[in-house]
Amino acid sequence: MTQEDARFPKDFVFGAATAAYQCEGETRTHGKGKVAWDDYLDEKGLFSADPASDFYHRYPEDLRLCQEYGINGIRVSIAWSRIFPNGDDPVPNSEGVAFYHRLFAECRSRGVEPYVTLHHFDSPDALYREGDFLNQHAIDAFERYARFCFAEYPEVTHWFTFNEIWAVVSNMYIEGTWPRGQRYRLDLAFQAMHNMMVAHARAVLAFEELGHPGSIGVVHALSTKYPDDPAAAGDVEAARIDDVLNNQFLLEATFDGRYSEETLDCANRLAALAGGRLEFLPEDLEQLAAAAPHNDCLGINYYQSNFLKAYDGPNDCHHNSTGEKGTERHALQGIGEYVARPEIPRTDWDWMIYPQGLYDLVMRICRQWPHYKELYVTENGMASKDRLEEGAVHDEERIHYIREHLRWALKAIAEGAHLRGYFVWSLMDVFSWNNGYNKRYGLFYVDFDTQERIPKDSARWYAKVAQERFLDT
Ligand code: BGP
Repeated sequence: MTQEDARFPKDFVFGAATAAYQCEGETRTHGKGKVAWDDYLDEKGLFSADPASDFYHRYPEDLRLCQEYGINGIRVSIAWSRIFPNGDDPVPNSEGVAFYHRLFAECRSRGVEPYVTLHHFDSPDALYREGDFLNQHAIDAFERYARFCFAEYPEVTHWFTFNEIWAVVSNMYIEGTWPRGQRYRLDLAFQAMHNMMVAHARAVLAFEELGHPGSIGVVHALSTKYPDDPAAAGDVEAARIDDVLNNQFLLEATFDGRYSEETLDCANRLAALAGGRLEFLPEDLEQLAAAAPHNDCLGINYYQSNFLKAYDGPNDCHHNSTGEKGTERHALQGIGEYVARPEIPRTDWDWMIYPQGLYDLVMRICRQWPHYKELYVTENGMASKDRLEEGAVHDEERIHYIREHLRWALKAIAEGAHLRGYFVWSLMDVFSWNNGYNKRYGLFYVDFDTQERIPKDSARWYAKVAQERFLDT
């Protein structure tokens, strides 16, 4: 890489990401309604999302740290049930509404641009109980909530509708690792993905119709899929099908506003294998098509890639939620199985560390949808069991992880990709959905007893990159 190629564009956003449920705390107070996670975590009794990183009270300190460390963009999400406690109440919760005004004002005063997501895994419990996005009511309620937020918060100019529709459906309907999770229901997974994309489209159309300034898009969790053996037809087919499920289905709905024949064939076949069928209403497809050209930006959350082998056996998934390496298993009937590669390192949670996958993914999007001009890496980061030693956290591995992903991002930019920014997951240590607090990603270490923030080595390193707009080698 030449000196010039190691330089970031002058308006590149050096961001960090958070999500309401994972950092705010005050999950059932100040008028906030319940989300499905509340009861689920209570029942499990393993960990609570209260007070998590206490962002509800400590956001001024976190934004001060952003400013101090050159982080000029922050991803935050609005907790839907802080605004509408049951998802669709006649009157919003004024305390919740006011909280986000204070938060956005603090962002402005610190020169940190807020990138705001409307739904980050936290559907209000009342809607969840009705079937979440498998029920039309959630779609209608989401549009209403989105319209409310657009009108209420003109100070926000970067909006994302959903965070990781794929993660929602894979955890709820395939792996069964989230509240009231079901397993191996690919029919429900595709149906919910479609319905959430319809809700997204309706929010995009509302944004457009109301003439709000700024940009709107969606954040997708994307992973590049490779055949384990590129010469084996079965492995190639497994990678193709898994790509449709994880990436192509959602990307087509977003960019094209329709599904290709290949995608529909695959979705219908997998739904039938799971014993169900998909229903796409004509008006849904009209809304997808109408909204597609009005997507201004795309957020890409990239953590890992997958190598696949052909697989004939029964469904067999096991999620590593303990950090005990080698315990993850993912094999789906009709698709394939994920395999480890000895030459590719993995985190303690078995997430494959493959920075080139980010480049391959971004370039694939640029090739398939060349008109798309505003891409962000909205999440990327590495979990580890960080330890505070004599007031410091030496997280060399995380620095290496971020550096290598930024290097491949720069290569994509040099080759014409319109990547406008990068957000480290996460700004500070936060609550992790299936893992609680032993899976840390933050640039800032949080002592969960005292809520003290301590900059890790990665925070100092990232600050230098942001300040110099240059990637050291
Ligand atoms: C993404 C989510 C984040 C975050 C991250 C790490 O999928 O958008 O909310 O949690 O993954 O996941 P985990 O905490 O399960 O390791």
